[in-house]
Amino acid sequence: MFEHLQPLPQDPILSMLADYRADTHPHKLDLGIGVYKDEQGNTPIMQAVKEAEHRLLTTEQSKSYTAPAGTAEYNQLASALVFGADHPALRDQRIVSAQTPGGCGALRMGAEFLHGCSQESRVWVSLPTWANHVPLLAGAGLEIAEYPYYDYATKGIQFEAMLQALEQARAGDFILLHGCCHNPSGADLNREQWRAVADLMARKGLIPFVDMAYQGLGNGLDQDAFGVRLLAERFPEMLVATSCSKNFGLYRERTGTLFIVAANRAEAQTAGSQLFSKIRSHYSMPPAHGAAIVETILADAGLTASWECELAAMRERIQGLRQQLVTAITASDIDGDFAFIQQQFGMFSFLGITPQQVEQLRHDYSIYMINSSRMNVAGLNQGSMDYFVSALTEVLSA
Ligand code: PLP
Ligand code: TYF
Repeated sequence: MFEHLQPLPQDPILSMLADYRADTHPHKLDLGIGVYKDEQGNTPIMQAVKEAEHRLLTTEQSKSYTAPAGTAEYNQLASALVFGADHPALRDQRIVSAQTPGGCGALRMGAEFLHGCSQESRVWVSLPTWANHVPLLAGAGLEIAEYPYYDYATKGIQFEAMLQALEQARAGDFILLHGCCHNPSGADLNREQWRAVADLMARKGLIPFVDMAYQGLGNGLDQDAFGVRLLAERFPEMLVATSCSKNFGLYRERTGTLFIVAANRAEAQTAGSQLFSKIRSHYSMPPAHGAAIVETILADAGLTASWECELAAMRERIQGLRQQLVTAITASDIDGDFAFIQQQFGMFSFLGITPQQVEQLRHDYSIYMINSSRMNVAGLNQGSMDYFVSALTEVLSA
């Protein structure tokens, strides 16, 4: 039977990482996959994570099963991090949450839950969006619709076109929004725009689904959650998917959370029963280790302070690299205004060069980025900045 199968393409982001690892160029530069890197090009284990693991090694008593939602302690601490400890929706017990295998698990289980709620509703995603969004959402049976978002000409958000497209959504449609640090563009809604999108969605009876995979890497933990917290106050029903991959550096431990906000406590409990049933039929329950680390950190004031401090340093390093890159490009022979890179958030920006130029950077200089020209700014460092800008100068003047 298997002889009839056709090979499928690999995830282009993950397969580029394999190409990069096999490359022997001494100055090779990985600006592809979205993982945070330090000045030495490493993706280190955060100190608070290491300390939490030490504590777990001596205190953990059992590896027995947990539950489809993970542990209550994790879910409570994760809710406070995302919504703020005294958010009215939490106080009113309108939020049910489940620890998931990464943000991907949260997105997929959210999509499974939504498909169970309504087979007619579509899910609207930004153009462009993270390449994994479509398989994660469509794989659960949801029909995908798209709204314009990033304007490649102005390097900002096509806000009017976005609103116009969302006017075409039907009541009950789901709207996927990036909570912060839009992947792949780095272009985020400002507060006024969040309010305007919220007004439109409320008027039309649309249901927000926020993906927040980078809380703390844009402007700050609370600042980055502005949109999520605003929507949770204004909407009777919404979903939020978060990830601990980037802000705790727990990538391979697969730790994330899905939150369902319902109109009241009773409906939240019923929605939870539906979600847990979906989880049971997919993977039964989430992996525990990453969540135990997050729980240990967030339950301890000292570890939380250490984690926040290291996260702030990561965020500031990315902001500093954005500034240095703009300064270096401005001082080079490259034409054009690249100041937009400084105005964007998180790890990604589109450089705005052609796929051929991206290919030339890879072929001639072993500089790797996604074909769309999405670059991971955190992949740069003091040592590679000049190499990168001179390679770019060569490629753009060819
Ligand atoms: N959402 C976005 C926009 C992402 O970029 C990512 C990946 O990094 C995720 C969700 C989920 O990541 P993970 O499943 O590794 O937590
Ligand atoms: O966009 C990125 O680079 C990150 C990492 O299948 C990632 O979100 C990429 C592909 C993938 C899982 C994670």
